[in-house]
Parts: sequence; C-alpha cells; structure tokens
Amino acid sequence: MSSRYLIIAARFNETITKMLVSGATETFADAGFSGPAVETVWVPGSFEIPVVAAKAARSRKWDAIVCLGAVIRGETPHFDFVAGEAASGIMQISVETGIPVIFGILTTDTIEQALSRSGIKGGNKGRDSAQAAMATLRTLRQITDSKDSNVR
Ligand code: INI
Repeated sequence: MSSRYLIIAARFNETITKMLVSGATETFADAGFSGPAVETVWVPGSFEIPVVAAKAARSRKWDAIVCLGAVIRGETPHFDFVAGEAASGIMQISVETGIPVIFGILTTDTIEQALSRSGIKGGNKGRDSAQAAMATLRTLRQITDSKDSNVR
C-alpha cells in the first residue's frame, strides 16, 4: 500500500538532528519509501514541533509523521518545558487525529549521550522513529481492515 511520511526536524542542536534525519530517511528508503513519499520540513526548535505537526496531521496529506529533535539538559534551564511540552503536544495531536505522530526527540543530560543516540555509536533515534512510524501505521491499518471485514 502506498504511504506518505513527513519528517519534522528541529534545527536546534542541528549537528545531532541532521544525523537523526539521515537515520530516518535511510530507514524509509530501505523499506521502499523515498522521493515524494518522504518529505522533510525544519522548525527552529523542538518547542515548535507540535504546532507544525498539528497542521500537517489535520491536513491528512501524510499517513504518519516523525518528529525529530534534541533537547539537552546541560544547555538549558528550559529543558523540562521544551521536552515536556513537545512530548505532550505530539501525543495530543496523534490521539486527536488518529495519525501516528512519532516522538523522536532525544532528551538527554549531555551532548555525549545525544551523540551516542544519533548514530555515533550505532543507535539512532531517527532510525527507530521511522520504524515506529511504519509499524504503527501497519497496526492501525490492520485494525481498520479487520473492522471492514467484519461488516456484513
Ligand atoms: N530546542 C531544542 O530543540 N533543544 C534544546 O536543547 C533547546 N534548548 O536548549 O533551549 C531548545 N530550545 C529552543 C526551543 O525549542 C524554541 O525554539 C524556543 O524556545 C523558541 O520558542
């Protein structure tokens, strides 16, 4: 089945978020989704992700949305606000629209921890998030299909 994915990435801590975007893009490509099937848009920071995700999800142009960012505690007293509001905004949009909106925002104490979860040591939150988007979409379609097949 054809699927369209949107990646929303924060420019804050761009060295890290670019690696997350690469991980997500490569994972979608490995699964056969590239070119117009995967679009990427950028926002200034993770705090701006929910408003863009809300507009995108309500437009119904994409089947799933992957939100990528890096919030590092050492860099800001706003850590709890930025990370917490991004998380709750993303969850709210996903549940409201029924579209998978994946929380791919790293929340770490140090830049070293963020780097090690963005591909430097193997793990890549962008890759995990793309996999979560495809898996959640599959499950939602499975539920819709089984509902339709029970209609007499
Ligand atoms: N945004 C991030 O994505 N990560 C951070 O670590 C961060 N810090 O450290 O402050 C951050 N702040 C910017 C924030 O997301 C907004 O762009 C800004 O507050 C304007 O609304």
